[in-house]
Amino acid sequence: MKRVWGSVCVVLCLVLVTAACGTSGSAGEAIVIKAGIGLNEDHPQGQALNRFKEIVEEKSGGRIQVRPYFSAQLGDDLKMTEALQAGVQEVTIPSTSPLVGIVPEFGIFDLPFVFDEEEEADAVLDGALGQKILDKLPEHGLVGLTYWENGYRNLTNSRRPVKRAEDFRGLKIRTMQTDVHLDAFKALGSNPTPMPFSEVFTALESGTVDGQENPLATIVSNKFYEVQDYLSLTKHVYTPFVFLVSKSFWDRLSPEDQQLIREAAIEAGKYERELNRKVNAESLEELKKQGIKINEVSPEERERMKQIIQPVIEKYRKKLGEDLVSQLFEEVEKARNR
Ligand code: TF8
Repeated sequence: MKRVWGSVCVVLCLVLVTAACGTSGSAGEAIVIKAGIGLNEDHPQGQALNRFKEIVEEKSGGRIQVRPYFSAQLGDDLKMTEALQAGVQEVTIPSTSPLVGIVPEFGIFDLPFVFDEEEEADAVLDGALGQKILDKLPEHGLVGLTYWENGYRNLTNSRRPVKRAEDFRGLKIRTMQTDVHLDAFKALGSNPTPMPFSEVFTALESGTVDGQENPLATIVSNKFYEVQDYLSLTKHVYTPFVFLVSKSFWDRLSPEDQQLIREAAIEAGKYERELNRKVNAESLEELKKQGIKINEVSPEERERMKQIIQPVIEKYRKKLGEDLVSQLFEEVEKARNR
């Protein structure tokens, strides 16, 4: 009898301990997602992060809570990604560019002048190639759910309007931390300086660099027009955002909750792309009002810039893999002819 009671006690204790520790999926206990981004809440990405929060909290009946952090409060893109790997933050949505140190294949999206239309980028990112690269994330402690849009990048600087390829010469330009951009800006004769986004405003203000390049929505949201005189519509590269989740967190979720979060990321992403395109179009008016001098770049000059950068594309065709780069151009071609 004693022995039976002993076993019952052991079993009871085990039940109690398990209940107390719980897993993040156990009933009654809210799952909390700390989600940080580098941009401000008023940027389309910030608004879409709020949308993600709404969807997740509504669909889970409040069982899953999202705590958004904006303006690099939790650190820059790379730092937050590392926090995901370490399991101390659950979600971040960085540009793919600063992640090339983790997954070099993301470098294909840094190749300039690849996508003529946003819809081509959508097709490639949401298609086989986009997925192929997301599949490389889990071995690095990350899960990539979908791509959002940062968008076409345009150059601002404090020295002169950039209309022709030669106008890049001698400009000190802050770039993202990715080799492809370093090489491309060097090929154009400028002096690229890589640095995290959170340091850009100060670097422009103090004159450490003459210029930077980002989509119009960011130039407005981060008030770069206050410290820059010229905006040149170079549209030289399209940058995606990638929706990342910490793998150690992800693995603790039930398949149902994984599905819920994945669908919310995709739905909020559709909203983000739409809003971003609308805001980018409106930003031009806003920037004119702010008094920054804006110039177009003619298709002929863009073509010349593309030619100058061609050797960089060839270099990275080898470095990133012939197959991968060929697949990129094939998928773009397919999207173009649709
Ligand atoms: C850059 C990027 C950034 C974004 C954002 C901070 O210039 O375009 O704006 O990655 O997450 O660093």
